Amino acid sequence: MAGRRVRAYIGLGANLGDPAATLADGVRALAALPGVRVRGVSRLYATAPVGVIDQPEFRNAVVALDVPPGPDPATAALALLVALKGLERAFGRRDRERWGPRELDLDLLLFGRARLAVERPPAGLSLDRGKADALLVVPHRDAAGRLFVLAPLEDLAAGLVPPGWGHTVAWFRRRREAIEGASSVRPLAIWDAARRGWVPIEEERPSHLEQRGRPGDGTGRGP
Ligand code: A4P
Ligand code: MG
Repeated sequence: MAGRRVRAYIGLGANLGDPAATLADGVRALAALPGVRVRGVSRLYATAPVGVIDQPEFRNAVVALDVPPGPDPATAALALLVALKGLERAFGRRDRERWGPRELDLDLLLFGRARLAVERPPAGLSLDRGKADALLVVPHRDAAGRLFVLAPLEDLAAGLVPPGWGHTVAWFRRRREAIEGASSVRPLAIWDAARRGWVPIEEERPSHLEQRGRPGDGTGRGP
């Protein structure tokens, strides 16, 4: 049907070079993919490394995209995965250890209501040097168990119940936060759609009030 689109969510992660700048470039690169429209960008988070923990802090975000539905969900999702892999390579990502440092990691978290498990083609035909068992699993198999995915995803889709999860994104985020601790993810910036870049989140106000003086604090500079 003309005009029909699928809502896909992409997880972005980086911890080498200038990760915030890389993620901003990543959002702009996603927006430039043919047939793709960016529908939302989460806050930018600083996140403690998961898996291999002896590596630099990550920056993570999630982007909501509307993409063409293709002839069927598997074909359309694979086309998007191929595009994501192409972008990872364009950003200089090399094959490294699993869960290790990376310039830019792009994971396909959700693809509409689709539940997909696409096997990897035989050796020699692979899109990528295979580290995972399957070429594509959607929803992403680790998304529900990772606060660095759930926190930014909640910014965009708190009430969404992804296929097979049985609870909302917000429910899973709360559950993971109780396990990992709230301090393992820290929002740093919001996406400015007009400027197409991150804007740092303002610090809390008390220091600002301190400088200007408060009523009755003896400085005589209070409002
Ligand atoms: N693959 C299957 N399903 C998918 C999917 N839904 N999206 C296959 C993307 N890829 C999918 O992925 C390996 C293979 O998975 C691909 O060839 C694809 O066909 P990869 O991204 O090339 O390799 P990887 O990233 O090294 O492995 P993996 O398992 O994807 O690692 P993750 O899950 O990306 O974890 N800590 C913090 N705080 N923040 C992070 O972003 N990231 C990782 C990497 C570890 N710790 C982290 C972070
Ligand atoms: Mg990955």
